[in-house]
Amino acid sequence: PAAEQKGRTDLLFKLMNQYLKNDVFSIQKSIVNHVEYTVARSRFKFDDFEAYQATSYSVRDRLIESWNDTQLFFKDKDPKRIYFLSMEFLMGRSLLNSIYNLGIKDTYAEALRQLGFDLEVLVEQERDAALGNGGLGRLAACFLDSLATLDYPAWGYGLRYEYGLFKQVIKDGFQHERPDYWLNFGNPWEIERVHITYPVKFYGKVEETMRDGRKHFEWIPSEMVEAVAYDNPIPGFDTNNTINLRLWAAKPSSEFNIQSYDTGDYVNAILNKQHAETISSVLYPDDRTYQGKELRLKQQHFFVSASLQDIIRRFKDRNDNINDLVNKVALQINDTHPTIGVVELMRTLIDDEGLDWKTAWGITTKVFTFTNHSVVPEVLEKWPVEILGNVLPRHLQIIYDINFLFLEDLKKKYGNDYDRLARMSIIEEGEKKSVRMATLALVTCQTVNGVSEIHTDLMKSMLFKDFYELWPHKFQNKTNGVTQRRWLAFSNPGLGDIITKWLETDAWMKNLDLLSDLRKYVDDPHLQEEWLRVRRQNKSRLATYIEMISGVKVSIDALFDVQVKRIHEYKRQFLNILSIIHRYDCIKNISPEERKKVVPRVCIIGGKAAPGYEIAKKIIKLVHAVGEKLNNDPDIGHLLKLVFVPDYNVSVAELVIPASDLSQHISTAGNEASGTGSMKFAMNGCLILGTMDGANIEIREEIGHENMFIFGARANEVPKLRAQRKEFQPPREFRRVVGMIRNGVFGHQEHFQALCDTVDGQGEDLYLLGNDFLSYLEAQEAVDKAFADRNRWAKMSILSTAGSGKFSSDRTMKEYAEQSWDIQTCKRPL
Ligand code: GL7
Repeated sequence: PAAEQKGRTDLLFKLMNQYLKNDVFSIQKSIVNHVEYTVARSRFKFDDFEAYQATSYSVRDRLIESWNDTQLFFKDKDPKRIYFLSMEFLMGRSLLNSIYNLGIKDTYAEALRQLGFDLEVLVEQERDAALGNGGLGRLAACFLDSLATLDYPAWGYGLRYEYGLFKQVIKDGFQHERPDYWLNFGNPWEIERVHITYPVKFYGKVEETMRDGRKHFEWIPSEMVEAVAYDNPIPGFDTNNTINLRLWAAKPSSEFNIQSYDTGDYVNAILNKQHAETISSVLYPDDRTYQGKELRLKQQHFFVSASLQDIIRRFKDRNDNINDLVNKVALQINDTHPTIGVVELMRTLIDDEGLDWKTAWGITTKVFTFTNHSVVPEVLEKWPVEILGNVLPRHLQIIYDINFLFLEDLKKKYGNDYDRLARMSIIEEGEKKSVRMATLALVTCQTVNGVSEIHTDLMKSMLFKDFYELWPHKFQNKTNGVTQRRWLAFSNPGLGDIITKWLETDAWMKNLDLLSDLRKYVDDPHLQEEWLRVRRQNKSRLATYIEMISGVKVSIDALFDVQVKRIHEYKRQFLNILSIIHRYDCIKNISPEERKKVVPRVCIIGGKAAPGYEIAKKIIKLVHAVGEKLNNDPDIGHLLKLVFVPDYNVSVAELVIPASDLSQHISTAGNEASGTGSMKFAMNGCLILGTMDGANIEIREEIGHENMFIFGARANEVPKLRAQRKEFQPPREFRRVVGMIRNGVFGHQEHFQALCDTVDGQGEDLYLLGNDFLSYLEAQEAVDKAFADRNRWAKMSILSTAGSGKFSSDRTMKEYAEQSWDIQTCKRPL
């Protein structure tokens, strides 16, 4: 047997060194093999989609090698790991990103070319993985890219929704939602782990017994669902590390409720079990609002419970003492959505591991950290006690206990200041008692952070003021960032090449601060020429796309003015439309001579409205109505166009952002926690028209106020302006354009009255469109003036890119690693 064993080991070693090769022929061989054996098509006849599938599987093979070795390496070193828990990961497409990150893009392109395929065409075959709503979900995706690239021992955990964010279809200018069944044609980027499953419990009752002289609580659930792991390898750039995003799908539990089969109703017993799968079936499409639906709570508990079981299992593989958890595990809660996990960990430590409350509390409060992503209190999640107690009865008990002890402590400090106690309580009293999830997170997490400086300041001074006074040391700022790999290097390779050429290095792809060296050459006419040339090429690509989707022909000499993001009143797409109407009105009323001086613009608006958000849907309709009018007005011609880009998603963003001259981030100050789109645009040399809100403020600091167009009320003025609304008389220009809509200049009057009501007449104009209108128009004029001067614009554009080094998610991740998670890098050698 010893000899046999040695023979086997030798063989395995020999086999282990048979890694896939990355020369053109080896890649072709692996693609064609996948055509034949995975896709099951003939290698002599396969189409673009099949070629995409086979190519993806061949890339996946390479990812798996790197990922297996990374996981083995992590296992061996057993460092403290960071587990990033998020309900949303807005990944977009994977093919191009993977081969770029693995450093094999050119070889793949050549391999495919020789086989008669165009990589660029194949890339377009991939469906976006849209498991997120917008900024919050995309941020999580950027973070994973940075964590992998920086060699942190990290895992992402989330839900494998069968339906991602709905597809937006426009009919007669109205948004319709279509299900995004993105898994329809299979998903080559995931690996199903049939053996990695955990039971997740729901409902039922709690029984109290005595165990070892101590009270013991036993949760007897009445529903059990199985969580099955799906792994998604996330390769880092220019490193051998590939980390994991583990997403959970719900499957009926095989063990539970066996007796129901014995009642004779075999078929119904099975049908009832199928309900389990609904837990992971659909992503809730509302961003920033919650509806308190039971299914949503079940989703939250489902994914954190499975994740925690998985994390503890992995911990126990290498550690005997549960107290060491704090040295091996950091758990990041992305917004309040995974907060129930805090309670689930307490429950596990006490009920399953047998720890006493104090020890369990000591561990729990050290491992969790929390990021808040919103500015206004209304959007903070609250769960009605009734729902929570029904779905998770043991958890509600624990929450009450946490709250009791917390309030006892508060009383020692604040005595009978009952107002304060009521404000700070985890339980909100009132008609409908509810659990404040953000408060629960604040009480239990080691640190809490905001996502831009102004947001963190607002958290301290308004949103969580009481808690800041109590625990100032818990509060941190982590300004958001985006990955420059996907958002600059890969989606704008032309500009990337120029940057590399002038900096004489491509090291900016891992150290974005290097971009500041571009400042040295900003006046060089060669750089300016090259810069503008690439930007024109990008615009031409977008112009073709616009014509394809809307039939509208646009001139690439015009200024491309873009606002793409979710549709929200606070983001003020309506303000943008009003200024477009104003521009239209002005052009109509000037002489042909004066028209020659007008700077031509193509206004592009895109974004989805939450399905139940009526006003947002009217805004979309208005864009279409106004576009219809002015795109067909012969007086206007190429001077002004307005197009709506439907179904805005990650892939559309990759096309639009590199082609934009100007981008708008014009939320009412004090409303946008950070914004990350702005960072992508700035990096790509697009100028920003914005308010002093969210990350705009820091972008302005970095890029220079002279290279941005800033307008509008400041956050500290907003409350006062709101209070004075009753006496406020909007300017004449504002009344005129709103009047044009009301009077039917753009048709469809009946749809727009309610929208106009939000900003004039009886309306409150909560978002101060009327207040900011004139200063917005002034900023728009400054934009025209700058654009008319080609050199000046080129310079501003280069300086935008040069100033965006701070906004890499690499920087953000390093800050979290050092200041919140206390983790070290763990780099796999080749
Ligand atoms: C958001 C914020 O609104 C946005 O400003 C921020 O950039 C993003 C990431 O931190 O988080 N909060 C939120 O609920 N959504 C966001 O995009 C949906």
